[in-house]
Amino acid sequence: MRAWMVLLLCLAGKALAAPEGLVAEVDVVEETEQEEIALKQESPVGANPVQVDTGDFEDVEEDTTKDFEAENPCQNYHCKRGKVCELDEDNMPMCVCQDPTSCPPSTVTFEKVCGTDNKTFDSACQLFATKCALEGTKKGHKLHLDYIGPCKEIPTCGDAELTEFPLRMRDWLKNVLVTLYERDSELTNLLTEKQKTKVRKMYENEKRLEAGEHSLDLLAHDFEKNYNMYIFPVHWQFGQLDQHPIDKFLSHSELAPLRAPLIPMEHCTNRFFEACDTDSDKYISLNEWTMCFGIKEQNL
Ligand SMILES: *[C@@H]1O[C@H](CO)[C@@H](O)[C@H](O)[C@H]1NC(C)=O
Ligand SMILES: [Ca+2]
Ligand SMILES: [Ca+2]
Repeated sequence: MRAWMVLLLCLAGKALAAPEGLVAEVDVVEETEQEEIALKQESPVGANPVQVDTGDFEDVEEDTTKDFEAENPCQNYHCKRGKVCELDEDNMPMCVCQDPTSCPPSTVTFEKVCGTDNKTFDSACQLFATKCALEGTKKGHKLHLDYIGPCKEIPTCGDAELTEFPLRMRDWLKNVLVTLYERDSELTNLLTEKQKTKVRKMYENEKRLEAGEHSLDLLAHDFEKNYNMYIFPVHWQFGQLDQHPIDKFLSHSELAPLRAPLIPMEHCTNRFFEACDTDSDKYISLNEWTMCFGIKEQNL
């Protein structure tokens, strides 16, 4: 559980320091067409404080906004991941598949990514360039980024472990919020005033369980005793992810910023989120999300 905390805080720090963080590109798995249309219409959101900038998870088509003052027509021409801008014979910018060998080599292990084909790619850039080269093929269609880090054996998640997962995740979400609150200053507005007021109450509560390793019994007991402290963190995380579009439903791609870094550390991640989708419509509604975490309040 410590690993979660470290990773997420590390990402939070990165999002602040450099919006184009390392773990920025996670592909969309099984995007529905409707969703893709919705994504195209959405403008990218700002940096997500806890995960990474969710805008980077979008599978948007190249947009054609150009800066006419730019000398090079490609300079401000945006291509989707896996593609780069080149000029055609009329000197017009166009997006072409990136040569995988032009991707900068990874310098640290967690720049590597595991594809849904269970093959390790040196970087997300490599994966998307490879996917682009396979465009139009079934293999290309099926290739997505599964999780951050090299492919590894992910143990199957047992029933008992599955029930432990929300206990630890709830506690962790609460700690993430408290940590963001502690770090918040005039300069880094990670939380809105309204959110700060809610977290302040948790922060000032002496009965709050401090961050650290706790037994499952203690976590379960604390949830019962201090239930109210867990409501907001669960809602807050949902709101962080529900951005494309904001509709109280999480698509696979909206969930990706949380899922992709978590899978290699927490082998119950996939099973947990699959189980959350109780009506199996491939979306996690706010109702399903809160139920998953044992929260009864649907409205905040
Ligand atoms: C995926 O690849 C890893 C590393 O090569 C291997 O250990 C693991 O068993 C593979 N998983 C599956 C489901 O094939
Ligand atoms: Ca949504
Ligand atoms: Ca659902």
